[in-house]
Amino acid sequence: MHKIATTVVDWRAIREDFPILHEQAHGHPLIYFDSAATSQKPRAVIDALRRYYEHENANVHRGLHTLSSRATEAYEKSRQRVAEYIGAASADEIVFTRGTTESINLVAQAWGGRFIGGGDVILLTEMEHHSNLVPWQLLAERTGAKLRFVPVLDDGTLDLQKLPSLLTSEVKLFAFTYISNSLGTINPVAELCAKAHAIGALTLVDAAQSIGHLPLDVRDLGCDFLAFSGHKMCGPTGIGALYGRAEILDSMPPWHGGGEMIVIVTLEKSAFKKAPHRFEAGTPNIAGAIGLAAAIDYIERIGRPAIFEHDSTLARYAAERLTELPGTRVFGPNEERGALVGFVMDAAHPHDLTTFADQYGLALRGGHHCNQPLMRRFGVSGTTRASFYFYNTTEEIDRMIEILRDAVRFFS
Ligand code: 7TS
Repeated sequence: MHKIATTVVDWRAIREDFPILHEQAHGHPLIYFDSAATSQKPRAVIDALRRYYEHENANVHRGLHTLSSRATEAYEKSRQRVAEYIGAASADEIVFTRGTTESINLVAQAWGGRFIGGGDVILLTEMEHHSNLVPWQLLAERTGAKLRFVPVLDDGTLDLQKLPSLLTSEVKLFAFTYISNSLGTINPVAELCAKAHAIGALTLVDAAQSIGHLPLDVRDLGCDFLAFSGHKMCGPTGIGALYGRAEILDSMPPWHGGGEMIVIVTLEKSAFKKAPHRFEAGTPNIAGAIGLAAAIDYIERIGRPAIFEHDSTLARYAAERLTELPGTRVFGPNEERGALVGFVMDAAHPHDLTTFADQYGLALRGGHHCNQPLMRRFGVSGTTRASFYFYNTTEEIDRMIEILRDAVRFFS
């Protein structure tokens, strides 16, 4: 399904690009297995932020002075860089947002507010993060639209046999995640988009867990919207993007009003800029956008095919080794999985397990991972999750297994 890596990468040398990996926790070397929540940042990104504040900082699109031109140029260059990174036709298809959550809320409010009414259906899946669920619940409450859900099978994949009965002519949008943040499932995005388009529905892809992990091209996927966060792909927090196909963004009204997004304002009325500026009211996260472009440069130097191979190999290895531990249930598909593994152990509650692991420097995440309906579907209140990135190693996974073995002994 994904291209095989052709370059040989020195993964150990890459660890040295991440200053935080030298930290200790409770006197132990840090093992950071929480990159699905947020990734760590390489020096190249930290330096880009510093360079911006030391040499370019000014507000964008406003001043005619040198620094303002520098800042505007760097900000707009970053938009172009994001467009190239995801294969968009133009930088005008990229709206900077605070992240995935804000991108999805933008679509739900601006597009949904104009095009969704009573009787329409938004199709989602049972594995959506709350940020691709709650905005649609709010829209449904406002408009009388209905929500439908593609069920999840026991192996953590979508029940695609149910799709024909769910994807009917009332469906106006099919919004789904590329990779599940709790199961690691990689959904067949291009196939789902094609099926939605066949009945005239638009598609929104939540790329939060895929954007930094695999090659991704919006035109190959055939999606209409794509949402992601910079902080899960080596970028700073507080910056992300919404991709929207040009004619769709052009058809959408603004959602936030304020400076930067207008052409002319009278006391009574305003005329708005074109997309994407129409959707970026107020001073944007300029440094964040510049940091995000630096993250893209950094990731592309390594290569996304190599990163995908590395991360999914780690995840499969971890899933396999976890089955050695007594009373352990691993979630998600066996063959192909994204860079994470969720599990529960009879020995201890995910919160206790995570607290135990932290005593040994191991950063896991325990809880519902903003996937409460999915947890309910699997009959658990939460899971423990280990999530990986290209700076992690198999030795770290071996150490995790030792620590979890100790946890079984401790709690029993
Ligand atoms: N969608 C998915 C699939 C996610 O995994 C997340 C964050 C979001 C949306 C929201 O992204 P944000 O940057 O707007 O917050 N997921 C997680 C997680 O799994 N643990 O912490 C955050």
